[in-house]
Amino acid sequence: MGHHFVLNLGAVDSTVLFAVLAAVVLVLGGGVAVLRRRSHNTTGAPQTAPAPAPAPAPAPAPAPPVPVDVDDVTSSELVSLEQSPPEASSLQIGAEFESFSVPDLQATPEVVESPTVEGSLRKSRGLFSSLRAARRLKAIDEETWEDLEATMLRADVGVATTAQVLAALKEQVKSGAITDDRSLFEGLKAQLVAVLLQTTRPSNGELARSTSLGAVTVWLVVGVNGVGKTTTIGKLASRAGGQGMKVLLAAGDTFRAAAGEQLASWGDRSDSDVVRGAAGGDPSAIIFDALQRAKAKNYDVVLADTAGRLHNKVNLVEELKKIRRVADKEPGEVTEVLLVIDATTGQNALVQARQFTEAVSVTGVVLTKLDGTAKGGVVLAIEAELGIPVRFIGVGEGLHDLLVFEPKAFIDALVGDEQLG
Ligand SMILES: Nc1nc2c(ncn2[C@@H]2O[C@H](COP(=O)(O)OP(=O)(O)OP(=O)(O)O)[C@@H](O)[C@H]2O)c(=O)[nH]1
Ligand SMILES: [Mg+2]
Repeated sequence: MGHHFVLNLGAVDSTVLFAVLAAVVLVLGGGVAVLRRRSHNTTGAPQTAPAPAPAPAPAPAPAPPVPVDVDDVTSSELVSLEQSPPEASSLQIGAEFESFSVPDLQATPEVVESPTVEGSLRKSRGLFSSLRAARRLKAIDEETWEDLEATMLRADVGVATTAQVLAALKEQVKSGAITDDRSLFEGLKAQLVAVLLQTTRPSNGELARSTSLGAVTVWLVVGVNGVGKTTTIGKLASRAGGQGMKVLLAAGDTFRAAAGEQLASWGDRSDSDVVRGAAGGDPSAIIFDALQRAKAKNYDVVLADTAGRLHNKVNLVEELKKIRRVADKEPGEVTEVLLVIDATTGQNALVQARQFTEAVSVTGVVLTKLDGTAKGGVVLAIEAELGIPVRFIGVGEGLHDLLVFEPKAFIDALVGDEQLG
């Protein structure tokens, strides 16, 4: 017997039907009332009346405001995005509206557990897990390709890379190399890893250091505002310090009055020294000072922060070029220019990346905020369309929430493990 319940209205007496309907209305009304009461009194006595439907998820607490400048093109995009970490607190500096956020040290003690790429890609992997579940044990047909394409695009893999990967997989189905859903997902992973392996990256994942005698290594960090440059500098400084390097931070973002304060705070947390200048001053002069100090006091690396304003793109480009020139002058040697990209901006990230690569030759990307976004596939779009290797991924706001990017581990975590699907 099947589990089908059919109500034959013709056979039911109309008064009985009326009574049944009235009872349903009463029960539903009661249920809604219970839900209302529950939402106001979560600690009250247990309710006995059955709820007609699962209680809706509680509305998320209002996110703290993302620090933005209203006149900035990119920040206005950022406001609409889902990020805004709950534990961030905003510090107001001076009487201006300038603000920045650093995690509240008292409220959030430094996370002891090391983050994992699997944990950080939870949301992105959710897309592929759903697809796996939907296609499980089903034959590969036109719907399979449509679903796969939709999933890849939703994960922000990008149109070109998605088309290329799908074409390769279809070929493999034709040749008999892929026969079922299981081999399809294995094939997908292999194709995605292959895309990432086309880009060259240092095998040990480390940032390059100058090999010239007496030179000061400079790592320049660039990117539009709010993407996580300063936070990433704190994380990289902590990492380099942990490897025994003596690190000096240069507060090259003089656009914002609070930027130097924020970098100083990361200097404290990562146990690094900081060179700062006056707000509105010449960033190149600060980089120059940092180089002199680094040379005199035997620092191994200068990590330079920069401003990320785009409302006057020409000036930004010129300023970045100048900073790079100065940082590359003796005793400095720029060995890395890291472009920080916010993963939550998805395909917009590519447009930004192109603008920055025009200005300074970028040696690597740090993709931040991968935690809490389903757009993890943007890694593939960045690498395939720009040819720039993603070197690190930012997976949280803490000092240690930075992982070396490893193609295979990343794709395994993104597409998921066979057993999970
Ligand atoms: N969840 C999460 N938040 C991050 C990550 N990286 C940075 N953030 C947060 O992003 C916000 C902006 O970070 P900043 O480091 O100030 O960004 P910025 O690029 O220096 O910004 P400007 O100096 O204004 O150009 C802060 O609230 C950070 O805590 C990350 O990997 N994950
Ligand atoms: Mg900053």
